[in-house]
Amino acid sequence: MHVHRRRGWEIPESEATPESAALARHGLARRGLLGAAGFGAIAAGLATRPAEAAWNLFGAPAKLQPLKPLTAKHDDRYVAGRAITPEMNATTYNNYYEFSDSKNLYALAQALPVDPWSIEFTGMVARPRKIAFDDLMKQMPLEERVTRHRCVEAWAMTVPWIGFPLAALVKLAEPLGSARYVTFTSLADPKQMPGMDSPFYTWPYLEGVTMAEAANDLAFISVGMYGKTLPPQNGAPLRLTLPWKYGFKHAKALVKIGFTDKRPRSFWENLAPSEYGFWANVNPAVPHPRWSQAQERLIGTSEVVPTQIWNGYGEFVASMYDGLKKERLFA
Ligand SMILES: Nc1nc2c(c(=O)[nH]1)N[C@H]1C(S)=C(S)[C@@H](COP(=O)(O)O)O[C@H]1N2
Ligand SMILES: [Mo]
Repeated sequence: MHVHRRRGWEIPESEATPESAALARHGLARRGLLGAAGFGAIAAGLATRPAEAAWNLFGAPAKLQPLKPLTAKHDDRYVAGRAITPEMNATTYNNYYEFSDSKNLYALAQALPVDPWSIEFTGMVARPRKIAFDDLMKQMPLEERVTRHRCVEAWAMTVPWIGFPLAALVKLAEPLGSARYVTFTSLADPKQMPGMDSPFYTWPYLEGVTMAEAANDLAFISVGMYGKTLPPQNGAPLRLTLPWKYGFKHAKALVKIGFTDKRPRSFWENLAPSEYGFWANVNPAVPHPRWSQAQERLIGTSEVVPTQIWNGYGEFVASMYDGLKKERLFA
């Protein structure tokens, strides 16, 4: 991730997909669109792929799923301090392994049915139940927040999200007092998600946070972006957004919110425990085993900027970790 060769017509994907490169190190063969040779080249950071290649791989771009306008009062407690990433970039440069381990998966994701949708509250809750997404939307306090998104692959975006505090969802779920963690499970439907036929992943995509983290006001559930409902490639109809943590924590297309007293083992932790842990808080001083985290590329621009500890949100979140210095907080 330290290679910054890029020209205007190239998509930043040309610089590798390091999360999936963990597989190469595990000696696992890879099939799929690129084939093993293409993957090797990309993992080595050698491949350059013009934007048009995405169209060639998938044919003509799919008809985009229609999105509904969605607006909410702007919350100005969280100042992005950066230009908003152009919508085109934020909605065509994605990580969503259920569809593909290429960043150019937006066309593949268009067919995903996201309406109607329901979410299950499971585990240590007063009443395990299912709630329709539409009913949830009637009860949640919507707001717009512009926050920075930092992927562990050292790229970043600034996105105007629409959604509600995770705390509001937790309250609705009525967790028991004995619950210590909240888990987030993504949809796993191989009929809709072509990336799932890849043999080495342990689906469904799962993530988790502590109850204290879930209660922090910065923890957010996004249901929209750029004044509209979420596009499928960004996690429609609802996804987690934790701006102080690396992006892999932000599970998409949530179907289950669980409560447990045992620390959950997440999708990436299962795959490469030496690289991806539970806490995954952003810290420029703690390199990933295979690359530096000191800087980040701002998608949609040619800028590379220094990374900030807690992704710059320390005043809101750092105190939660005061008693946890022995934990591996930054991986
Ligand atoms: N279900 C699911 N959620 C996921 C992922 C994924 O592959 N599957 N990728 C994660 C990673 S690594 C990142 S950086 C963000 C990317 O979100 P974006 O595509 O909306 O920018 O989604 C996260 N959520
Ligand atoms: Mo990521």
